[in-house]
Order: sequence, then C-alpha cells, then structure tokens
Amino acid sequence: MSTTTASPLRPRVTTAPDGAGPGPGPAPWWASAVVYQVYPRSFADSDGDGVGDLRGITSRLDHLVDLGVDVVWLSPVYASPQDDNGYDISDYRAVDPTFGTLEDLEELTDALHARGMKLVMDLVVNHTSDEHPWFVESRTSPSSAKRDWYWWRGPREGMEGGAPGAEPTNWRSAFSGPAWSLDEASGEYYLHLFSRKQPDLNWENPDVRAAVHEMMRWWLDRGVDGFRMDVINMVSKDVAADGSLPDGRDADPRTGLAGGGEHYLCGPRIHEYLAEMHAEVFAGRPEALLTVGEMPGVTVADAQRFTDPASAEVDMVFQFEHVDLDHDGSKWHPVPLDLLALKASSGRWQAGLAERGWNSLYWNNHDQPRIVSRWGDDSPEHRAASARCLGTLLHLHRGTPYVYQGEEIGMANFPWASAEQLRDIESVNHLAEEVGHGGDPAEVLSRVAVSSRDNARTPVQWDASPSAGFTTGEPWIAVNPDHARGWTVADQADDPTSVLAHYRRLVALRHDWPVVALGDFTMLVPEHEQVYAFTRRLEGEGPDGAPAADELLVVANVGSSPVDLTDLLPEAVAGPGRDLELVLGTVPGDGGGDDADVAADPVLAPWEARVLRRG
Ligand code: TEU
Repeated sequence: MSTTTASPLRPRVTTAPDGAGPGPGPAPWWASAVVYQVYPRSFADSDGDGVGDLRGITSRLDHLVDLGVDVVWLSPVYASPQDDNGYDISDYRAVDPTFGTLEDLEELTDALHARGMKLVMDLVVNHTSDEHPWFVESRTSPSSAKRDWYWWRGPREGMEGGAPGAEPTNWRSAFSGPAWSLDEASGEYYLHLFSRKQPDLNWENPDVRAAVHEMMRWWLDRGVDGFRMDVINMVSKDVAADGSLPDGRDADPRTGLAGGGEHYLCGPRIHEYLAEMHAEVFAGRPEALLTVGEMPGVTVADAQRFTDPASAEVDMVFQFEHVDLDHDGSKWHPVPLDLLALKASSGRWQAGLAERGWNSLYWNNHDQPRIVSRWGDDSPEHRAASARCLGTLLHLHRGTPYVYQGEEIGMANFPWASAEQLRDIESVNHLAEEVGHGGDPAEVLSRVAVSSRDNARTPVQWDASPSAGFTTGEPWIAVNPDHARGWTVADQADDPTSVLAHYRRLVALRHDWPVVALGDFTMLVPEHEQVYAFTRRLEGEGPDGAPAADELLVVANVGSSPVDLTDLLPEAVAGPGRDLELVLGTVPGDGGGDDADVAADPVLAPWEARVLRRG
C-alpha cells in the first residue's frame, strides 16, 4: 500500500453534478479542501526564544506540502499582551514581535501561495485587548467618543459599584468569575465574556462594524485568503431598548453567576451583522476565499441559515455539540464518551446540512484536548491504530476537515504533574477558583489535566531531540516526553505504517475521490455501541463523461477489542454476492494479507477502520 496515493483503486465518478455541494451550483473549492491549523506559539521556533514564530512556520512548510493540505488556518499572530495567547489583540494591523514582523507574515503568505496553499487568518472581533487604543480611549471617560464602542454599564440598580453582585448582569466569564469588571475611575463596569483583558466590542455601534470591515479588507488586500472568525456568534447581545441587558438563568448558588449564553449566543441581530459583513467585505471580490465562523452553542437549524450560500453569511461554522458530549455539565467534569451519542450528533449534522449549507469537521484544535487520548486509546498497544481510526472516521464524513498541528502524528495529552506546568488562562483560573472554593488541589488538577486546553498547546514534536526540534531555547510550555518514544514527524515520515502516512492518504483520498467530498451520507448501525459505520454515495460522470456512481462503505471499530461483523453488518464483508473492494484500510499490511483478504475478513481488529467501495 503506497504511502502517498490514497488507494490503488480509481474513482468511477470524477465529475460531480451541480448541487452536490453546499448550494445549487458547482461545489466551491473548499468543499474538497483540507485545512491545517497552526497554533504559532507551539509550532516551530526559529530564534531560540522558546516560543514558536512565523519564520519557524515558513521553515516547516515542506511538512504541510508532504501532508497535502490546501489551507493553513493561522491562530492569531497580531500584536497582543498574550493574556489569552493572542486572542486578545491590541493592534489588528501589526504582528506581535514574539512571532515576527509583517514582512515575515508576507513571506509566509507568499511561500504558501507558491506551494498552492492558502492562508486563513484568525479574526478576533468579539473583543479586543484592553490595551487596544480603541479601549484605552473608550476607558478615558464616560464622554469618550469611543465609550459606546464597548459595553459600559453602571452597577446593578440600588447597589454600590464593587459590591458582590453589583455587576450589571450575573453573566460568568468563560475564564471564571464575573463577566464584568469595575472601572474605578468612572464607577462603571465593562463587559468581557472572556478575560478582563478582553473587553467585548459593542457591535450595535455601526462605527465598530465599519472599522472591523475595513480591517478585514486590509488583510484581504494583503493576500490573505479568508478568516476563521472567533466566537463570531457572540457579537449580537440581547440588549433592550433602554440599553439594559438581562440576567442569565440557572445561576450557580456558590457564585450567583450564570452562563448567560441565551442572551448573546446567536443574538437577535447576528444574521444582519454577518450578512452586512459579507456584503461589505467579501461580496464581489474575485479571490477564492474561505470563511468559517466559530460558534459555541450553534444548532443545526442555525447552521443551515448561516452556511446556506443563499444567506451570504459564512461558508461553514465550527459547532461544539460533539466536543461537549463527554462533559457532565462542564468540561471540568469529564466522562467517558458514549459512542451512540456521538453517532446521533454527527448523524444530525450530516443530515441537517445535506441539502443546503456545509459542515466543518474537527476532533482537535487549540481549545480541545488531544483526541487520541480523549476518545482513542493512547496506550502503546493501541495508540497508532486509534489515531488512524479516528482520523479515518472524521475525514470520510461530508464537510471540510480540519487537521490540528500534531494530530497527523498522533500527539497525545501531556502527563500534567503540577499546576505550575499549566499556562492556559482558562485552566489556571479554573484551578484557582475551585481551590478557592475549598477544592482539593490534587483532585482539581486531575480533572483539569484531562480537559485543559494546554494539552493541545505543547510543542509540535518534530524529532526526538531534547526539545523535540521545536526550539533550541527553553520552550514556553513543556514538551511531551513521549517525543522520545517515536511520536515525532521524523520517526514517522518514511514509515508507511505510521499515523502520518495514513493522514497523507486521507488527504489524497479527498482530493482524488469526489464521493468523499460530496457524496450523500447515510449512517448505519446507529444502535451499536462500538461500531461506527456509514455510506457515502455520489452519482455523476466518469472520466469518459458517461454517467457513473460511487458508493463507499466506511466501517470502524471504535474500541480496544475485536468486533465480528458477520451478523452485525454482513454487507460490510466481501463475499459471494457482496462485491466490495478496499479503498483504504488502517491496518497497514501487517496482516500479511492483500486488500481482498482484508475486505473479506469479518473481524475488525481493535481500532480498525476500512473504507470499502461497493461494486
Ligand atoms: O474560543 C471560544 C470558546 O468557545 C472557548 O473558549 C471554549 O469554550 C473553551 O476554550 C473550551 O474550553 C475562542 C478561541 O478559540 C479561544 O482560544 C479563545 O480563548 C476564546 O475564543 C476567546 O477569544
């Protein structure tokens, strides 16, 4: 089985019909693209200061070419005090010196374009840094010309500013504590759904929106190919005509705080704002661009409207339904994944966006723990197989897959031993809050260790050298010690059985087989607790222009024990009257058999996945 070409087999359908994608016409380029997310602090350090940077990324582009990805999504590199690792921006048109210069970014952009890849920047405009000149001016006084660029409110009726519970609403910040902070000088509070150094912009103010649009056009004019829009469904708040904002329901009796999301997730003017942004920034531009909106709490119905091309809002959204499935009320109370729940959720999103709109597909990003540790099995025996299995499942769904740096080599969660090792503001604040409420530090750490965003942020493991080839300096966050045990790019690059080799095949399969990008999705055995199976079907034209059809059957064993398909899913086992060919398998040749044997073997090995083509 070759390491780069997806499969010795060739697709029957080489041309998809119009309407097979998100809308009526020909499918857009990004419907068959694969996006690779780079978290610049942890990708590659070129100057030995222990923090990744732009020149480090440019120096490692061959790895992305080798993987075959089409787009790089770059997490923020803008000027920032780094309170939330760059998601707190103090200048949208400058690169933070930690990461380099505008020239370095231009060099990266050109280098990507020269290799046929595109660059999508992170757009963080629900909030700025409190060190952004807009907020600095807004804070000067209640009569500041930019006061209404942010959310300023006086203390709760009848209460003294600074008193417990005097915040204008009972909303909780995502990083613990109230979502309002008092400005002593004016006696007013400002809203920050994230850290107190990330004040929310007031999108009710048309000047704010115009300034954002202008900044976006500035980046597109510099050759950027699109935006990943940070918590973009939070920019419309449920404000009353008198300017008041409502309390959230179900407040936590310990703190009196509530999420409040019902008052700012997909708020009353969100579609108006996104349609206006599209008209002001993207409409009429000749470039082939991509936009994806990160939208916590978004539903299938919302996503249908957001991503329907007729809406002219965004191309796709990041939804959170699946990554909240193993949370008992909060991410800090992790529970084992129920595969039935995952299949039900994926099935809903696949069906919901089958006719109109488009899905993004992801297991990992810089906010989620590593999937092989989370839903796979990162024990030495099963780690590689479960990484290949989970990758296959994700990449064979209908939608645009996102590969997060390190996922392609099966990187796992870090063995956190002490709170001092943590860097993420969300994790650090939560740990302090829980211990402050009397929690046992070791017990709290054990839960934070499972869900912390820092699991995604340990340096990429390029080789087995002391700092995994990430830096010649002292890394800003610890390198996972397993880099000395083969979990590196160098160890896997020339190994056809590696996780990396398999991710290359998955990317190639999506490029070579239109049915993978555009085929209809049908879930199979939804009731089975260990087998995840579905079909993908596409009718179109063959190489000769004649009508043709391709139907793939994907079957995966999402567990560490073998599964027999004989009775469960006989149609997935090749045999008399069941013409099935193996397009791609995850058990690379070590069965000694050829592809036909694999297709005819009724037993799925632990974490084995097969992509079969029906005759
Ligand atoms: O994340 C928003 C978001 O939903 C996360 O805060 C998520 O709830 C949490 O991390 C899950 O634990 C975006 C960015 O991706 C994140 O890195 C930023 O911290 C946040 O917005 C604020 O900009």
